[in-house]
Parts: sequence; C-alpha cells; structure tokens
Amino acid sequence: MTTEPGAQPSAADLTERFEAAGQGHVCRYLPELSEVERDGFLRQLAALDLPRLETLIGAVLAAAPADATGAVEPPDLIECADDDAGRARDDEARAAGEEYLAAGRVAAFMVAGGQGTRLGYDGPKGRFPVGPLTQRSLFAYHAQRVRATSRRYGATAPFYVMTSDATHESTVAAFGEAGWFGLDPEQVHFLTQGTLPAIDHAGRLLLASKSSLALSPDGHGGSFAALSASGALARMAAGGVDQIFYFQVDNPLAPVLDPVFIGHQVLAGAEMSTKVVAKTEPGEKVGVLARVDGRVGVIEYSDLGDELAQERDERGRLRFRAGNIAIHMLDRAFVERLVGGDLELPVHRAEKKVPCIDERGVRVEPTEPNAIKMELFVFDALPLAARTVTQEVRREDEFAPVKNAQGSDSPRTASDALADQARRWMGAAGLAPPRDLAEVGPLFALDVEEFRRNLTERDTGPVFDRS
Ligand code: UD2
Repeated sequence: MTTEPGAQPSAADLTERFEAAGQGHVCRYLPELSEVERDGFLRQLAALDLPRLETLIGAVLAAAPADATGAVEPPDLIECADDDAGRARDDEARAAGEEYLAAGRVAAFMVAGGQGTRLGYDGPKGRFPVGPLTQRSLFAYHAQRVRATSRRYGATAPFYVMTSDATHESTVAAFGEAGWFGLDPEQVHFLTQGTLPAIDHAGRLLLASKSSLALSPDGHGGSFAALSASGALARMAAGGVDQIFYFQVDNPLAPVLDPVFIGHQVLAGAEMSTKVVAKTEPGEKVGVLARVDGRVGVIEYSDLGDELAQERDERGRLRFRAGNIAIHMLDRAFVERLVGGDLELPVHRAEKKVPCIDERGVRVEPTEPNAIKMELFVFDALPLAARTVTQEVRREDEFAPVKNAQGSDSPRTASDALADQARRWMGAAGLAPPRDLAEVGPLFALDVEEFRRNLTERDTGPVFDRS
C-alpha cells in the first residue's frame, strides 16, 4: 500500500489530494498537531497509494456476500496413496522434490502476521507452547523442520518469515531468545507485510487518533507484495531458489518442505499448488478447493452454500470435501508475474469493531462493528495460475491448527494431535505406545520412516528428540 519514496509533499498538497478523493476529513486535525505528530502523519498519508485505495474501497463496498454461483465443480485431486500405484506416484514425486531440496532450490515461507485475536494470547502466536511434553512452541516446530530438512539434504533451505507491524518485533525477539532455534541466523529472513486502512460503511478512512489512520495487516494475500518489496524474491533468484513452500504459523503439523508436495508441483509444471484434507462434516469451517467456471480456487465456507456443502459423490463422500489447509507451493516466477503485472487480488471485507476518532474529535470505543477491514487472501492467486495441483493428505498427519483458546482448533487439540502422531509412529516402529502423552521432535524424525531408522536402544520415549 505504499508508493515509491520521493520528495515529501506539503500539508497543503496532501490535503488537496485527500479532498479530491473524498477523504479530506483525515486532514481535519492537522492544525492542532505538534510538529512531530504532523510530520509523522503526513508521512503516513503520503505513503498511501490513493488511486489503488479508491479502487479497493469501491470494490469492497460493492461486494455483496453471495453463495457461489455458476459452474462449480470439485477440483481434480491427487488422492491419498492407498495402493501400489498411488505409492509409486508419490515416490516419484518425492524423488523430484528431494532433488530440488538437495540443490537448494526451495525456500520455506511462513506467514505469521495475523493478530491471533481469537486465541486471546498476548504475543505472537508462534510463541504458543504446543509440544505435548516439552511445551515446544509453534515457532520451534517450524524452525526445527527447516533445520532438519537442511541437514537431511545437505543444503541450506532459506526460511522467510512474514510478520506484520503488530507481530514483527516480538517475532524477531522470539527467534533471538531461542538462539534462532539452531538455525544459522543468515538463513532466516524476516519481512513485514503491508497494511490497509479501515473504513466506515460510507467508505471513509477511519482515524485511530488525530495523527494516525486506523491501519491493519493487509491479509496473507499481502505476502506477494511483501516478498517483492522486501527484496526476498530478488534474493531467492540470486540464490537459485525457484520454488516457495508456503505455510501458516498456526499449524504445528505442517510438514514444512515436504519433498512429495514439492515434487508434485514441479513434475506437473504447476505455478501454485495446494494441500487439502477431507472435510469432516458439511459445516466444517474451512474453505474448499473447487473449480469455478473451469478455474481452480478456494470458496470460503461462508460462501459455499448449504446445498453444495451437503452434496455427496457416488461413494458417499462429500463432493466438496477438499478442505484448504493453507499449505501451498508457489513457483517464484509466478509470484514475480503477479507482482509485476496489473493483476490485483480481489479484496475481502470483514466487519470489525475499530476504536477511532469521531467527527468531533472524540475517541469512540465501539461495542458493535463500526468498520470494514479490507483483506487480501493468498489463495485468490490460484485462479490466476496457469496450472495448479491439489494434493489430498491425511488430516491426522498434517493439519491441527491453533485458532481458538478452547474447544475445536485449540492448543489442546493441536497438542493431542502431535501426541497421537508420536504414538502412531511408535506403534509403527514396534514400540509400545504409552497410554498418555508422547512427543517426537522434528530433529529426531520428520516422518515415520525416519523415526524407524533413527531409533536406537536408548530411545524409549516418551520424548524422542535430538539437538
Ligand atoms: C484460514 C483460511 C481457511 C483455512 C484455514 C486453515 C482464510 C480467509 N481462511 O482461516 O480457508 O484454510 O486458514 O487453517 O485464510 N496472516 C498473516 N497476515 C494477515 C492475516 C493472517 O500473516 O494479515 C496469517 C496468520 O498469522 C495465520 C494465517 O495467516 O498464520 C491464517 O490466518 P487466519 O487464522 O486469520 O485464517 P482463518 O483461520 O480465518
């Protein structure tokens, strides 16, 4: 949401520009501000790309929430391997992915800019402890997987971490305090996503104070612009990285840098790929992958409509069961094409309570939603990709998100999923799983085969770890 730095326009210039855009009210308090406040605010205003903002506001005000219409079909799926043919297909993909990893051609990219409001945790979500026995944090799981993969393939995989203004400092601090989780600090790159202003229902920008706009992170779809603006894409290109493994900080089971997924993407020559799990029931709150008018995309659960959500195929499975777990492969050249062209992702609206300054200069703490926040979603790039792959995986192996403080998708359910996985691996390796908790650290094993291979007589559990 920023323009190229240049000479700072004057207060009069900016006031004129904002008035012309119907947003002159934001300049109302300029005469009351101290010099320092005024300078800061003018810089904030000058950084806004007003023409783009006008387009986004027009689009978000026009967008009527509607059920999916038109030709909606399930996507082609690479289903979970449950026979020899499926296993051979995945083995071929694994070999291709491993080649990419050994050649250092894949970066891990974690998005961690969300404010985690639903979790009610005071700090970046990634600090949250979820290890069933060691209290290992979300950050530690992900970073250790990057480290273990780099070690396994003898090539350093760069680890890009996207933060927002709200999470940046605390995220960098968490990595520092943890000694970079054993990673080489040179391997880790932080980038901060952009912001979008909150507006009222008439499309007017809201002021958080007399000298600041109410801004919030621009959604995970902001990651494309952030990868470009931060220089990450250029760094990747210079370092020979041409594939990006995208995942969310909130899922401790995310198999970061999974060679099979990388392989499916590169063997298909796909520009963007997605992992999905079978939805547990029609009402489950995950977006589903679908083909809309022939193009693959994600339909948010709130937009699918009851009828489609309930439909079953000839085997009795939900027709639209491909639940998006927000793990994607991105071809670097595709991201460059997205940010280099005029392709603008659609903007989504969220009704929120945003404290602000009213017309009389009085601070309002709303009790009802008073504002629209605008957000971009990463999966809206799918229909823009020339080719995509959708790979179905087992939920118990790859998806246990931490969203809520309690109940479903909570730290408790994530921790239980990690313990269940550890017990399953123990059983598969011929060890008697304990009745209660067990835990496998990523540096001990990234998958069940590695778990079996790495077991020695000393490893009796219930914690299996290496440094
Ligand atoms: C998302 C998907 C949903 C499903 C689910 C899987 C959307 C709108 N929906 O639901 O379809 O796939 O995840 O877990 O995405 N983030 C940023 N910057 C932002 C906003 C979010 O980095 O501005 C990160 C955030 O730190 C987190 C992830 O994106 O890692 C997901 O954000 P969320 O929890 O708001 O998404 P959610 O649960 O609505």
